[in-house]
Amino acid sequence: QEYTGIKCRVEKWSEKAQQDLFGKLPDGANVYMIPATLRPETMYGQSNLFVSPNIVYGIFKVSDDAYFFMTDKAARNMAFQDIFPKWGEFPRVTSLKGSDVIGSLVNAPLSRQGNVYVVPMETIKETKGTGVVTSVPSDSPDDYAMTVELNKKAEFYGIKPEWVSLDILPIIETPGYGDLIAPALVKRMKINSPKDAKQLAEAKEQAYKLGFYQGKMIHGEFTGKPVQEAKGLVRQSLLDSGDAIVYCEPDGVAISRSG
Ligand code: ZZB
Repeated sequence: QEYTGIKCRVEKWSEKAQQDLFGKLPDGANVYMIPATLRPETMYGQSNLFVSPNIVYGIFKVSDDAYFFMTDKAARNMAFQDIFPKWGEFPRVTSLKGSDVIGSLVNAPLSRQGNVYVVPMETIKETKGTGVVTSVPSDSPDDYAMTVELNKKAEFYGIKPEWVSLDILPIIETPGYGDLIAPALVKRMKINSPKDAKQLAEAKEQAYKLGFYQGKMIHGEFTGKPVQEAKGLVRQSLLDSGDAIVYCEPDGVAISRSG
């Protein structure tokens, strides 16, 4: 699986993270949270960053002034993909629990808001991607369902309601589903909660398929272009600007050096 890893620079840590990190990183160090996405063309619509409150994440040194926040497993994989300076090495500076970084503010490249809040998503799988997920409620049914849930039960989740906006930016138009396919599918399939796993999986498959084959960009630099075309263009532009990296997930047991 080939993902695009988006470099979301931490602009302000949550209070808990600030305390935990005190003295652990050099002055002026940039820490990037790295959501792994298959939909770089949707980055205009990022409205939050999701972490799992229960996952322990690492902060790994990738250069003198750049550090990545992600799971150990992702770091280990990246160590074999020319992302770290030394082959096979992924120096961990410290670890933080997802719950400790909730409320941090990060930069979300290409997004309308610029900076977005880190909020919890319990259904994140530790074994997939980087364990960090960027929220695009316009085009991802999971993200939309979680956004509604967080907004409704902010206090329960330990967040402020204003961290999660229900003013969702339309970025892709899909015939028959309008310009907000994820909310449309969630409504049509009567999905009530982020825990409706089976229906959400079905909605996600639909949204992937319809978006890819029939979607057309209605926001950003590639407005008017089909998603199929914009996907690669947005991705390349994020890579060129240094706002993204390529991250591949091996699906076999052995990791071999290639290319
Ligand atoms: C932004 C985005 C916008 C995504 C969209 C999807 C959609 P998949 O399809 O199962 O391979 N994701 C990434 N890592 C995780 C994780 N560890 N646990 C749970 N979800 C994760 O998963 C890839 C997609 O699932 C990624 O692409 C990410 O969300 C999320 F409009 O990034 B995506 C119809 C989907 N639309």
